[in-house]
Amino acid sequence: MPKVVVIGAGIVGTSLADELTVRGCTDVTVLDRGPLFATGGSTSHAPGLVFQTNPSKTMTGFARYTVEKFSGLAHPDGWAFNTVGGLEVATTPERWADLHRKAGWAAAWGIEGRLLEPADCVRLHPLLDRDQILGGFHTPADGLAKAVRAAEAQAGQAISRGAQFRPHTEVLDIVHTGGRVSGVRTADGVVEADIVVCAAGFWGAEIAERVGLVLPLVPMAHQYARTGRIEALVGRNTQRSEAGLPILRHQDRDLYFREHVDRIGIGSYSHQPMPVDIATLMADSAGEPMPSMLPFTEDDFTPAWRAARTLIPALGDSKVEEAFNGIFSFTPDGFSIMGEHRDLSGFWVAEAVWVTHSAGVARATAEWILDGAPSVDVHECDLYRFEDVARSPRFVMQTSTQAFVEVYDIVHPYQFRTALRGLRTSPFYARQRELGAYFYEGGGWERPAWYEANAAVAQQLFDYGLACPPRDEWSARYWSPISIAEAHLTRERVAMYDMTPLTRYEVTGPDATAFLQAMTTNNVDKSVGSVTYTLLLDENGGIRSDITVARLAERRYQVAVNSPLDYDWLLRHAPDGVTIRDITGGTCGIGVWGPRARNMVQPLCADDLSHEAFKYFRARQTYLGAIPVTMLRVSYVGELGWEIYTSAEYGAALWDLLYDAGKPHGVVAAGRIAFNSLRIEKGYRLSGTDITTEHHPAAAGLQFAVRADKDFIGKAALDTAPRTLLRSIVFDDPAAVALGKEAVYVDDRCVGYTTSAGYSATVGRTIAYAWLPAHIAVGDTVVVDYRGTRHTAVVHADPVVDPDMARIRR
Ligand code: FAD
Ligand code: THG
Repeated sequence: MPKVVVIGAGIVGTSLADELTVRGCTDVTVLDRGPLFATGGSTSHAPGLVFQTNPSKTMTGFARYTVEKFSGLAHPDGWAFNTVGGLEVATTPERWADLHRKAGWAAAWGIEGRLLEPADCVRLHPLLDRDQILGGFHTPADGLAKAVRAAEAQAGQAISRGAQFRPHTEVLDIVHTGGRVSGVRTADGVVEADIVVCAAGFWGAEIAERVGLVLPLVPMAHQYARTGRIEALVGRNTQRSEAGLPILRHQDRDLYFREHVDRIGIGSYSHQPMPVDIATLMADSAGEPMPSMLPFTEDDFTPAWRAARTLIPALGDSKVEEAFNGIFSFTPDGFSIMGEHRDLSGFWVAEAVWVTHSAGVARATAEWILDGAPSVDVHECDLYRFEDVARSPRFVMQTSTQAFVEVYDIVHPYQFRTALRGLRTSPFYARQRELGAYFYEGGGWERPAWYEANAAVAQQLFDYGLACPPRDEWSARYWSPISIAEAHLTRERVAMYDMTPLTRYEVTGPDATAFLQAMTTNNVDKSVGSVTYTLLLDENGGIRSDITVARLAERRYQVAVNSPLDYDWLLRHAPDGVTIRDITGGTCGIGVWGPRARNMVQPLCADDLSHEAFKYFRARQTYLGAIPVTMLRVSYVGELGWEIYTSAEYGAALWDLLYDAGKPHGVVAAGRIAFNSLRIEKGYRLSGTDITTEHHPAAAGLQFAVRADKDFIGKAALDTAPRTLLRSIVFDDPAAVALGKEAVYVDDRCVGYTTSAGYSATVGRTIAYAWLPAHIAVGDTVVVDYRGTRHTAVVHADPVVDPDMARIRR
């Protein structure tokens, strides 16, 4: 077992010490610059509201474990968790609709919850003004964590197994040799360690920076105030219980509330973001007992106080008696930051973690350190999820302050940030703008969602009978009916898709083949010109990613992946004889797909592009006109055609060449919405959304990409008798929509959840993927809850469209 040093005895560091020691890793030393256990960090004064429900299954799971664990902790002073329940109220129709969406997440991720009429909300929380609210969402298992007690209780458990805690011990530096940590330096000397975990809260970015790691987090101040005594609360609670009413969220005004015996605590995000400069703070707070508490800025609280008194008239003319601006970490996407430094083994981080998620993050981190992989999917929190651009100080500050502003906002799944756009554009960007592209953003890239230039042809198609069912206002946002026409024209004629943002690596070297064979589930050691669809699994057999591997030369592969996490994974395992180069930005690509694709492209190429001469899942390097290209006969949309790549400087010329060649064939440029709907029809999965490390290939319907006759990471752990399966479901009502993450019911019992969904122009229905119990069979009917509206859908054998591959193999 390794010798571990944890930096920070806040809720994360203490919980981690507990999780490590309970797994037999008992040589754990936790160092904190402050006293124990009110260290002066964020944990010391967190009011401890735990609302478990989150759009992310992973974050909800982290919270659920925190509640479960804290409920069982013993502390001499009393409870560590008080299950008062949670209540979120709606004061606007938009919020009321959105609470229905939230109720869906709760059901899908296994949190008990109920939508309530105003009268029932007031029955639960009599201080509410009934006239202010349209309804509420009640989650009885939510409640209050007493964070310092929970920290102390977990530390106590760790100490009983051998862990040590040292207060007033600041870590000044990380000590390392030969790419491995060997300890930490303190004023009293070096504390040796094989593993150092940075759980230093908002100080963590400073510590990580010393070992060359960028942690994209911003310490931000947030206001918390306690009123004086409230008459209506007198006699309701004891000093010991502190609270009996549910914790309360008033998200329309960026507020939350809890009781403190006969007072009310009010947290507010309804002020300007207040990023804290850490260097200044550290200088100013040297010797302060509570460096994470800043003086209250009363003016910032004025609108919050007014809104609080409107919702809770009982506040009357009471006053704010104690208040402060407290500091904690915000990240660009609201997720925590977990994982091991790639270039300094043994240096781990568990950062930007709320009390709510602390035990879950700690458990996953302990598993990751000791077992090589966590048992739950943590890709959303992975330290290496960020693109290069997303680690720039400018980006981190901009997006983290935006995350603060949006913390309680209703955020649509296709709502992308407006600031810092246009950072990554393909060489086709000017053409796309001329064609009226509406852009989504992904990984910093501008990605056309649909093209207004196709409006006229779309209208013609609708006039001639192509179905275009009406949409509700929510699902019609950031969407256009033009996308239906673009999908239809891909199946009927031919379309061009910008594939540039598909991340591509060149893998070369004498050991490239052996390396890729060891990393992937399928056989990639095939002839030059082969393309292979294959999976990257973790040590537990879970799917990290699905990728394609094109063998362009004996020792040169083009590998197309899903996210920066794939780069990280490959780099960590690459031996000296292998070079991995990200070629995405230096190259560009166009997918030309549709029944007329061959007629369109053949005249540009001297090579024979017939089915016999250039087979499905083959690659070739050739020329279109004078432009050197790499063509892959692969189609994520499931049509005849090719991905055509060239280096970036030829991009604009390639677009023009293809677009002109396509005109006689009725080519259109088509966007992400059509792309997504076509790949769902065709049964192709989206890694990170439909499939994660929590799923094995057999469950995901991807066993065909796993070869029994070779060795690869994860093979020994493969589960071939899954209890849940990824299924395609087709909605009955042509006007029914889904956007993903909806709860799925059978006989009024939630049995699973959707992952991604899209309206299929081909079948005239929305199709979704759903994780469902294996006993639910093809042909069975399920019920999907879309923001409170129930739609029936039928489990369909996948793929729904072209299961015989007749459209592709011809
Ligand atoms: P911390 O508690 O800050 O612990 C980090 C520790 O590292 C500190 O003790 C620090 O002294 C130590 N340290 C730092 N640098 C060094 C060093 N160089 N050497 C040694 N030790 C070091 N979360 C919720 O879930 N629900 C809430 O209702 C809630 N409300 C909040 C309200 C306010 C006003 C604030 C400020 C935060 C709130 N939070 C809430 C957030 C929550 O408090 C934090 O996210 C959480 O406590 C962070 O825990 P931590 O262990 O990561 O950090
Ligand atoms: N194109 C390329 N690489 C990629 C993607 C892509 N890598 C990442 C991601 N997308 C991978 N996803 C898929 C999913 C399905 C297919 C290709 C990439 C696919 N599957 C065939 C099937 O299931 O019928 C595989 C057939 C076979 O194995 O022979 O085409 O879009 N370059």
